[in-house]
Amino acid sequence: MFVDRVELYVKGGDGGRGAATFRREKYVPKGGPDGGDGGDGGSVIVRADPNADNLAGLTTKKHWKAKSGEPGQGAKCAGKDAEDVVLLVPPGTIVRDRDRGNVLKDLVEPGAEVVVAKGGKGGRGNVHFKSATNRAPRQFEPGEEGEERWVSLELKVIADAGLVGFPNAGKSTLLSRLSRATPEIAPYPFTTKHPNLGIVTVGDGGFVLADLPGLIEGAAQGVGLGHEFLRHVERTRVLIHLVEPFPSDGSDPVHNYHAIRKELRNYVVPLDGRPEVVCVSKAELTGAEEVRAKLATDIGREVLLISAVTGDGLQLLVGRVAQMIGDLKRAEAEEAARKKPTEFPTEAAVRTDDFRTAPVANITPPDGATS
Ligand SMILES: Nc1nc2c(ncn2[C@@H]2O[C@H](COP(=O)(O)OP(=O)(O)OP(=O)(O)O)[C@@H](O)[C@H]2O)c(=O)[nH]1
Ligand SMILES: [Mg+2]
Repeated sequence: MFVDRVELYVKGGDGGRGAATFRREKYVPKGGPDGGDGGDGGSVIVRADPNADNLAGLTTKKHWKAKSGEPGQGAKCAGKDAEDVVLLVPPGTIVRDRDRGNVLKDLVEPGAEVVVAKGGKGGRGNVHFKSATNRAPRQFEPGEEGEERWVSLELKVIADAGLVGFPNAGKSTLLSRLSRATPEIAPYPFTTKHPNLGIVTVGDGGFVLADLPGLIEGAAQGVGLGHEFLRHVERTRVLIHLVEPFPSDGSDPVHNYHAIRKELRNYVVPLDGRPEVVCVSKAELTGAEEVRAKLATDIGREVLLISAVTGDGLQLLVGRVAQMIGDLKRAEAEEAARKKPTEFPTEAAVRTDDFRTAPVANITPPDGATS
């Protein structure tokens, strides 16, 4: 089962009550206050974990509550803090406050986390309330209440490259051929209903490839599950646009290419500006090359011809995509470096260099030092 949206009720544990106790010792008839503080309540945390691949694990239980902190004890003993409850979700999960709608955090990086319901702080024990006028205070604080709310989690897949195209073009077959992913493949449209991710190895590195559900005309207006499908294209860097050479409905592949481009363009967040590699699939079928040539002429761009069955053209395709991703990542890194001033300007290094390279003749010796 693949689930990409869930709503959960979360509650942090209450803080433990502070204690109001007095020291009792032999020969000390009136021991002072010694009530310790209550422990802190546990928090509920949502964390991105690369091993989680969708939100299905969070559908069986809707309420997540952390435990309360333990109450304080006599002899200034603090109550134990309660443990946090950590919910693991795949990277790419957007965490929102359900009722206010605001984003609490977009968990992009593996390991990123957000506290969705903070546990209450433990109350102070009576030891803190002693004063000159009140040497035997009975006051203590109850613990703070833990936060509670409803949160909604939405997974928007993050991938380096995404496969787009009409249903039945061969997207899932291509993913299964290029990675170890095992998506469902069938000779009819709309086989894929949710994204599948795979890792394509290239040399020492690789990239994450997403097989996405097939798009149809009107997807950008929400036809079928258009929006549901298109939103998963939002966070892919490069598009691999797969064009079926012989659609079973007899439609024209060139027309179909433009139809998909139109849907990408008309989506809420225009997606047609993404770098795109265009491929005609099913290369081994007679006439596929003619379709490729016709499309290339029409769009005035390179169109590759590939076959997930024979493997033809796949090396070239993977090379192109890897190079595009590499270029984009480099550009992103440069951009990030430009925005962020270097923490330690290389000033110190420059000075050392200047000193070392300063011509010796310029150093004026102290008076009398030359003779
Ligand atoms: N001859 C040939 N058939 C292919 C090739 N790649 C895929 N197919 C066939 O095309 C059909 C559709 O393949 P899928 O991979 O399920 O297509 P898809 O684009 O993922 O389809 P949806 O998930 O419905 O959008 C299947 O019958 C595949 O066996 C290929 O390279 N050559
Ligand atoms: Mg598919």
